[in-house]
Amino acid sequence: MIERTFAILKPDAVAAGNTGAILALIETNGFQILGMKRIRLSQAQAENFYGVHRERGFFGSLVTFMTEGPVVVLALEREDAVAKWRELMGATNPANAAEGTIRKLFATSIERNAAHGSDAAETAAVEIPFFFSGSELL
Ligand code: FUP
Repeated sequence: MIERTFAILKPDAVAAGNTGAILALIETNGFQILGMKRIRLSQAQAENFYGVHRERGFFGSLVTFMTEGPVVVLALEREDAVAKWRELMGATNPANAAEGTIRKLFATSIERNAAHGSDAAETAAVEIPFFFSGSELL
């Protein structure tokens, strides 16, 4: 089934100059880029986006990291987009990520792990409008 997912190229990946390499992987793996912006998250945006993790020990550090520099936010579409993007990203902890995945190639720690992806279609339906209006998805 054709579905949408939401992705972030995180500050570590953007600062390291890996934006283009990751966008190439996105396109060669059959995703359509419906929306794309290079922005810097505010503290409030990062706290809201990761609100589900508010009580976790890593929350403060994660918010600091996600606001340290520019990110690229993306709305992606393809068949089975949520699962296929998570597969291409690899495991959350790059130490466990499979060869050829974005996190294996570009992440340096479980926090500085290069990319975000929605965990379900229902989550994508919340995360995409967080950053894109309907008219920005083409
Ligand atoms: P994922 O869905 O792969 O992005 O992973 P989670 O939803 O479990 O975690 C969200 C983000 O929290 C991860 F991308 C990185 C961060 N995190 C940490 O910094 N430390 C941890 O121990 C776990 C997650």
